Amino acid sequence: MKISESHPRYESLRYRHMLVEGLKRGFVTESGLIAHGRGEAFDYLLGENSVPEALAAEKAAVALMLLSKHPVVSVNGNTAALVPKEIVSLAKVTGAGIEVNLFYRTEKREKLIEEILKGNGASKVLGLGENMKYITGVESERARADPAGIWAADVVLVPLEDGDRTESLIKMNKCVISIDLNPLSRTSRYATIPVVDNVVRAVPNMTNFAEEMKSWDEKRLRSQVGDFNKEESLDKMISLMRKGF
Ligand code: PTJ
Repeated sequence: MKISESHPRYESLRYRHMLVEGLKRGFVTESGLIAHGRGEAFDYLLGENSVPEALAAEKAAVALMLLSKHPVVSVNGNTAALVPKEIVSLAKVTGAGIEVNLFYRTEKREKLIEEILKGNGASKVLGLGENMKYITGVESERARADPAGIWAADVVLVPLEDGDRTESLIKMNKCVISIDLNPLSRTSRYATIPVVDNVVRAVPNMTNFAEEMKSWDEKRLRSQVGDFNKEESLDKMISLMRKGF
């Protein structure tokens, strides 16, 4: 179906369409569509903008990734549908690995997402096949972790995550950066740096910040991370949503 660019909700309809196409191709799940609807509702309350508090979290998150020895970006069905090219660019500029990690895992979905990421320039995609470690405390297929990827990572970026794995990754002494429009979710609450923004804006914003910040010295990057206060940031996001934009 062709969506007219003059439609006042063109962008929103285009992203829905990308997810529906992903569902038809078999790499997005039905639940992914429901999850997106929930995200849209929160995004509406933010005026569908990256508000200053979200940009500050994104900047701190990038600083943490640039300081990291082994950062990894986790990719699920919705992320592969909405920002495949953008996620590869972010991984490249921050030196992060890319790992497929699915809640509703099937080999078919895994392979399709690998194809999409490679088609968008990823040279290596982790998290495929059976040679995986399993994270304690996570009952779903999300427990899978590539020994060369998330298992060994010090910083993990998790867009559209569920809370269990974030909690377990933190228990494993890893830093977790979440991208989740719901500031009340367990993921946002547990993450080291919760980014409350739409993944379609957050990932390109983070890439732009990384381009600028990759020349910064360690001290400057550390102070960017140190200046970020998670509780304050989440409180601000919640009050913004309450008051309206
Ligand atoms: O591809 P799979 O099998 O790994 O499954 C992916 C889904 C998204 C179905 C799975 O991770 C899931 O069920 O997620 P939840 O628990 O519904 O959480 C998704 C969170 O992401 C919710 O808090 C939504 O508000 C939020 N969200 C949805 N769309 C976006 C978003 N956050 C940022 N950007 C979005 N576009």
